[in-house]
Amino acid sequence: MAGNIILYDLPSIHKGSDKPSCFSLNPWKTRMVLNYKQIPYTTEWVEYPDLEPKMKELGVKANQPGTGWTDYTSPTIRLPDGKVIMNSANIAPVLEELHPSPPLHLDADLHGPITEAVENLAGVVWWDTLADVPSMLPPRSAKYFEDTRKETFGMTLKEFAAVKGGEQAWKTAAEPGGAAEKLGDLLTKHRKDEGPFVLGSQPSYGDFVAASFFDCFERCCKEDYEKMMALDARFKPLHAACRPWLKRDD
Ligand SMILES: N[C@@H](CCC(=O)N[C@@H](CS)C(=O)NCC(=O)O)C(=O)O
Repeated sequence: MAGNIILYDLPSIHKGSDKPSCFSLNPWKTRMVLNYKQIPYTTEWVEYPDLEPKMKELGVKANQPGTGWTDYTSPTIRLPDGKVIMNSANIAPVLEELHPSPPLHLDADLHGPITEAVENLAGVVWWDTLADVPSMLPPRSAKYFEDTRKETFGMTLKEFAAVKGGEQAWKTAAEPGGAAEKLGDLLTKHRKDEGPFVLGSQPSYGDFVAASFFDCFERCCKEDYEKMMALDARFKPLHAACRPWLKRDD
């Protein structure tokens, strides 16, 4: 196949830089696979309000209900043969088939439970951090993000964070048997040898699901990232071990 894969990702612009970089949890999962397998790819930045028209132009079918935040989402990739695939869960097996080495160990089937554990934890502690997201988006994306979330939550992101976030959320996540411990357990209890990855010494897609979440927090709000790392001692070593595949962010 000639040409590069195109990754359609959401841009963030960090203070002091005019260069877009990625930040968002789900696109990171696909980007990590591309980085890990060293597959040549080009990023095409698509701002939030442009996602739907761009995906329609590419001929993508809308997400099945419940599989994306909206009908048309990032990540989406375009393969060199012109095939377009949306949704990180659909993209991973296709990339694995086209580029089997190094492997994602999708058959270990831990990425589903890890996704669920990540979403449970995010459901508790994501709200303060979410309110910081517009400050790192380009202006049109920031406005879209504020407006659409206001419509969903019935209040502004800051108001929503005041209701759902704060120290109580972190305390709830840290409770014994709570969302943080459940994720931490999953990150270690299936190891075949000493680690640092979910399956032991071999990286797998489950690692990328967790590391995408940690990295998204780190990029959105350093203070909240440190709070997240303090929730469970098993989080930071996994994030650190995945950093080689989190370097390329554009
Ligand atoms: N399950 C989907 C979820 C994709 C998703 O919801 N992506 C978000 C970014 S993390 C998005 O594109 N949101 C568009 C919007 O909020 O309008 C996947 O893993 O690809």
